[in-house]
Amino acid sequence: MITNTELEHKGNLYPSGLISFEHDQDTINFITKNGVRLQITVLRDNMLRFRYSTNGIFENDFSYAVDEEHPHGFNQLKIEDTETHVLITTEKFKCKIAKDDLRVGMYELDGRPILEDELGFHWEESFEFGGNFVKMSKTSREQENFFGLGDKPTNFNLKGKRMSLWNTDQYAYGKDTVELYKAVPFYMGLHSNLSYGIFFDNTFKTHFDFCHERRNVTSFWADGGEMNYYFIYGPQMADVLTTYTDLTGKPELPPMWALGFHQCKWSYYPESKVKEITSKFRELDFPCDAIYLDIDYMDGFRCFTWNKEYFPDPKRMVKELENDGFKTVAIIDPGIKIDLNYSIFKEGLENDYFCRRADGPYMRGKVWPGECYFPDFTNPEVREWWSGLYRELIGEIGVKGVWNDMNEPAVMEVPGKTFPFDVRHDYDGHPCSHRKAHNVYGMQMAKATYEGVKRFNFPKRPFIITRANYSGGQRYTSTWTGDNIASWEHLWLANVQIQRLCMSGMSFAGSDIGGFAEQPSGELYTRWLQLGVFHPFCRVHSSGDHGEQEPWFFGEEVLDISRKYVELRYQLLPYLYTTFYKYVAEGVPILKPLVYHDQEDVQTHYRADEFIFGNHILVCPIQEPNVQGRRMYIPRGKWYNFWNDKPVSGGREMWVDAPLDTIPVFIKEGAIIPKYPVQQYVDEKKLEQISLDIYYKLGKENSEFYEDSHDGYEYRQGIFSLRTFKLTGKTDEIILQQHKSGKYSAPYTTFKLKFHGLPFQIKKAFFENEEVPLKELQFDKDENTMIVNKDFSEIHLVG
Ligand code: MIG
Repeated sequence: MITNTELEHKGNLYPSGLISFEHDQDTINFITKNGVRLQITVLRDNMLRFRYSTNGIFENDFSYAVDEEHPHGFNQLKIEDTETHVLITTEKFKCKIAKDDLRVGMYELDGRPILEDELGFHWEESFEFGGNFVKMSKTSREQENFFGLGDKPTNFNLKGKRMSLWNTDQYAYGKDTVELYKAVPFYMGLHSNLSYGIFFDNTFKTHFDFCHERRNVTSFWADGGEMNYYFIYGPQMADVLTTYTDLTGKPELPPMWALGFHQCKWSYYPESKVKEITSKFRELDFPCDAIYLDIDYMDGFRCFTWNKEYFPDPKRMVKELENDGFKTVAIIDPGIKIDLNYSIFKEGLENDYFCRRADGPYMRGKVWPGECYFPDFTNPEVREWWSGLYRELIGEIGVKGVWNDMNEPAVMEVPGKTFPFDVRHDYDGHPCSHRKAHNVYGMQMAKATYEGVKRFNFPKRPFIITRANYSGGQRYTSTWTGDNIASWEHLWLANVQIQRLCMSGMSFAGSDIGGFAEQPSGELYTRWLQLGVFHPFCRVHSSGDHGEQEPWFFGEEVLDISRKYVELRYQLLPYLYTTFYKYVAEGVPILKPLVYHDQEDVQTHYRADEFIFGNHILVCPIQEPNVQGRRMYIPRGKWYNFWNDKPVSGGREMWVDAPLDTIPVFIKEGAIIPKYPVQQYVDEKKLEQISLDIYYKLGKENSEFYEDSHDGYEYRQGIFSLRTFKLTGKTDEIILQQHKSGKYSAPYTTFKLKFHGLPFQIKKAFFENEEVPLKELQFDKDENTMIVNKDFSEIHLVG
């Protein structure tokens, strides 16, 4: 019924020759003899949008993914009309449309091909569903590699893979599971050091084939809707990804506590158990910012209710937890129990907020509460209602974050594990079936949740985490990779999946550290946590069926090593926060896979173990038991081993020692890394001094340090501080220059500078060209540290 092979199908139809074309200031419309229309819009110098209609009639132009605020408005269209082609030229590249068959090619300004249609647009009519299966195939070039596509649990480089996007609850998924929780129909291609992106903004089930069916062809197609895609040109991956993230939007800054360590379990209850866990963290001096309540906190799994036996006074409990430095995050699922004594169910029913089957009855399905109806989150009125439901949970009880689960949507004990195709959705005024709305259902639930939590937590920032999502959903929520397994393979997968999400515009992501299903050994737990502290979202979670997963469960050694790493995360919070700021402001991914970091180096194209955390910290997890180290690739340039300051030159593989208490970490030369003191939770202490770890480089390097009040919205009024450091190293001299913008004034007045890798002994110090005695700076020549005023503008240290 659904043809998964775009090539061989006899029913494929194609555009015919061009009759004419017309254009306004940014859009060109092509009309062909058989009625196909192609509309190309130039959104930017490096981004074109393509829409095809097979009969001249376009659908309403509506997208959940595209950020309304994305920069657009192009007005310098350059078109040439030749005998065989129409040519569009921007500052960055050329697009050629063939007049005889409408095939499209994209070229560098010097003529080198970037991406060319193979069959190009074609389609197959579907009498059964109405509409078309819309298809596109492109020629793939020699040595081309592919990256992106959200949370797929497969090799980082997608070459040779075929994947489809249909949000699915996949308990204990495995390597190469084809459909997972999220649909991010965006990928990047890279060949000849040229990178481009394709964003296929189609919410039906979509398919991507990266040279799997045919060695030199890439194709993508959808089970309905329009062929509607964006071509984004680099040539750097960074240009492609930041443009995609501009188009589909960036999140707000999370509250800083959301970047701390989080502890979760299915489930901590009753209240005494929750308190036992949180007290233990404090007792053991193990930093932690958030504790999660999974489904058992509710009354019979009814959303927005509490089990009063387990949690007699949630408001008091939440307050007490907060006084102890813990934020409470509570789960909310989409299914609403069919129960006429349950006010939320009644409200939903009275207002007709639940999804219906094609013939009228409500969509009924079993989830945790038993038989449920499901709000239609694609209806703005329903979202508004849903946001309002958070009044008590957030506004009165004081829960600080919400965890949306099961929103693929998941349904138990039915074929397909989700809604049937015929279920109706509003789709923001474009009524459709579940075939079209399925992949955005979770995203729209998360959006409604985000709006509610934001409203009732204001002026503090909201924290949302969702399992299902669609492109653009990063504007509202963080995410995790769902029900993984406590196995070494899943540790490998977690590394790949989080890097992939970062390459797909969804940087705020983490895995269930230690594994959700089954139980990790102490060693696996340790290795996973060592990786997890370098993930944007850092949470231990597990299913209670399989035993305990708190850091103290595995004995003293694991506890101590785990604490060391969580402490390191807390020390690195200002660095991570700065990195997050770059993501929010510019769409720069929080983790940078090596290929993103250095695409010119072909060694990186098939690498996935190593990644760069932020801009300057290279990390490589240990993914095997019983090892004392591993071989890893060090990217080009010079790096310092974080653990012993030994310099290494990259562009090669090398052995790195990593006994159980060590994960390979390297710092890029020239980096300046801001560090906080260890705290048990964010803002536990008033900061009296910040450390700057300075890694010598012969040459220049820039670093940034962003700060604000860690929560609230004042940063949007300019109450932030952004410091740019310029380091210049010479053989016997190091110069630090600082430029500061923003109006935030941190509570501390000094930085403690610590120098690493200096090839000379500091003998003299000059501040803004005036010599200052080293004693005044409390210079410690063994440690190579000194204390300086945080607002210095230039420091020269001379050997
Ligand atoms: O059917 O809420 O992925 O994190 O603990 C299982 C119980 C439902 C699945 C989530 C998991 C969560 C669990 N949920």
